[in-house]
Amino acid sequence: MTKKKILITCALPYVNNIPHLGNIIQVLSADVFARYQRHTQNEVLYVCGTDEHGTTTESIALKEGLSPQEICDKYYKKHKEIYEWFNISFDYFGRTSTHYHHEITQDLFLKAYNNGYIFEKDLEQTYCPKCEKFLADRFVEGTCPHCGSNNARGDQCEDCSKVLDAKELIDPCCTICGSAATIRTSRHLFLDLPKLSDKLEPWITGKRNWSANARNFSLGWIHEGLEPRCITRDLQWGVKVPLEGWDNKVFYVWFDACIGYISITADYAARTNDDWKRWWKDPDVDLYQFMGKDNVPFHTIMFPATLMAADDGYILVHQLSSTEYLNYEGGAFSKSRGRGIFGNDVIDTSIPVDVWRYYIYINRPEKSDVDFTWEDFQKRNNEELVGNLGNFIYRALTFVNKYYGGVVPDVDDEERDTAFYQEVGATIDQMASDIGSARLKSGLKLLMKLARMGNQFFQEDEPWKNESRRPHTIKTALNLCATMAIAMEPYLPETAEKVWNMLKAQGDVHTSPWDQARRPMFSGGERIASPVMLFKKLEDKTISSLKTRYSGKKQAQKKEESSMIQYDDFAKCDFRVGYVESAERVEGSKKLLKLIVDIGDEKRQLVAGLAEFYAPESIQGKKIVMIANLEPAKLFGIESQGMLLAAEKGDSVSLLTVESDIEPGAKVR
Ligand code: B3M
Ligand code: ZN
Repeated sequence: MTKKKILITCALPYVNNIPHLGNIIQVLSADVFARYQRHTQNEVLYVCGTDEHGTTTESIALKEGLSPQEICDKYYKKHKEIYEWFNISFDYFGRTSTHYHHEITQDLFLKAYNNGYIFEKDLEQTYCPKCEKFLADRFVEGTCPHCGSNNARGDQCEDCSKVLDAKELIDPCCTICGSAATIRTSRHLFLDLPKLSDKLEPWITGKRNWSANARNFSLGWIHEGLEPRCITRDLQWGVKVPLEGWDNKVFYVWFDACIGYISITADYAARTNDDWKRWWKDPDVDLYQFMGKDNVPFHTIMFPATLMAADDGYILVHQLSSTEYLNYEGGAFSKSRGRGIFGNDVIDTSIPVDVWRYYIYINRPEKSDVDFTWEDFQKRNNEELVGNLGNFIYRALTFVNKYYGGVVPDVDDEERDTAFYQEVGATIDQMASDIGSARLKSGLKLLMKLARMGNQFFQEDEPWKNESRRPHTIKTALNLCATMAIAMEPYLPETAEKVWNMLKAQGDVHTSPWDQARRPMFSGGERIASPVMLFKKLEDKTISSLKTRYSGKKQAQKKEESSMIQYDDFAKCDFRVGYVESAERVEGSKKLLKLIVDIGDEKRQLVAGLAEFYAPESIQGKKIVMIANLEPAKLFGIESQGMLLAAEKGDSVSLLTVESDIEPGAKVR
């Protein structure tokens, strides 16, 4: 086999949050692939990093009282720690706020600009008059013009996944303050996607190795006709536009984000005395990209279009693997509500990393959304990892220790063993082809099939009583353990290392050639160690307490408690008895009455929604209770200088009145 260069990326996580289990799927997916490739002796480079630009970074910085750069530094560290815990084998985990990133983004832009693929245009843009700012895509919501769903954001519809321009939204509103958004003009730069569609279409058509939905979706967008895409934003934090007169704008985060793959490679290359162009400008490099489904259009259209427009010898994605979503116990993950399990929570559970890795891979949402449930998590651990995989390896090692003092029996293979090795070899080949084509879930199922085959082999041979088969059974089983150590390494690297050490195998399990997994490792006479348990059962009570801890209910309860007010808060309210001197309807309003109320030392004008319940004359002369120190508000253009109290039941309303001869102005407590 000829040696290839395999460049691997996964979507760059937004820096400004803690990734949850669903987000972690992408780094994990690319990790299996990268680890597998390292066993094939291909030259591998796996890069990732944080996506640091965009409005969210700016607004979180404001909220936390830090600069955007400080926010990025803080969260970059958290991301890095989480991925390290998950044993993600990045060659480099970088970030997009480096000077490499700014330079390469500007260079690509200028090339595309000089090649005539960028134009300027005034843009009608969503603007919130109340917040007095242009609204970034994620701060606008509305109705999708394509499918009518109410779940459309400024850049994409959650339901039909179509890429949108915020101003296309029907009834847009500002998500910061909730008011209706308007449209304002601002000058922007556009990537001329229509002009590139003749290049994009044949390229995508030829990508038969992409997942069917990624390819079909992308072709669908092209056939519907691509629109020019705005690539600038009215922001400070981001990559500056390298043209005169554009000081107040930066590039749209999705324009620079994908360029991050290149700049992170450049950053890494600079640290290792390598040349990044060796990876990005050599047509013999195969680029594999892993991402969630909502990221697909940016990787199949936007990013390739940018590179095509720059026409500077960059390679384009070879294989693209996208997943659907992982949900949490029937709903969405929510950090603010404490619902779902996030990277830091995973670490806190002290459940070993490979259990988490296994769970994610075996449930990888390849064809449809998948729901994380604690029951399923427990079941997979107890039945599959403990009951199948762990059990087989433990058994094989226990037997060699028990019957042969830990020395592999030196016997020739019988026909049954040879046949078994053949079946194992075929399964290993199938696994290689699955992982190599990014069918990661089915690759893992084959690993579990090997464990089942091993258990069954043992069961049928009955080495505890069949003395003539015993040495053969045990030797063959141990060879399967060695095979499995290599085969499991991409998925369960920590466990693979444990097995490798127990077998006292030579070399490094992380880099042993995949082919070695096809050949029996032990010929007889080798000494191995005594076994340790690889996995532990998860008990019901552990699972149920984890389920409660991450259900979001505690947080809801806390919120409820915090809606209690202190006595001091209550004491701030100035309740008074008021005498209604006059009452009249507010012209043009069905609901409002205007009252003049005497509160002793002054008279107040109140506007109250009582017209449907009280005739004006029936209120006149009543002593009511009102709050006198409420900030005045205008209702129907008339100032209301306080608010009266009334009881509500269903559709009816009853005024709170005071009956005795208490004077107007008396305090109510
Ligand atoms: N940060 C979106 C996401 O995490 C975005 C991906 C960028 S890939 C270059 O879903
Ligand atoms: Zn607003």
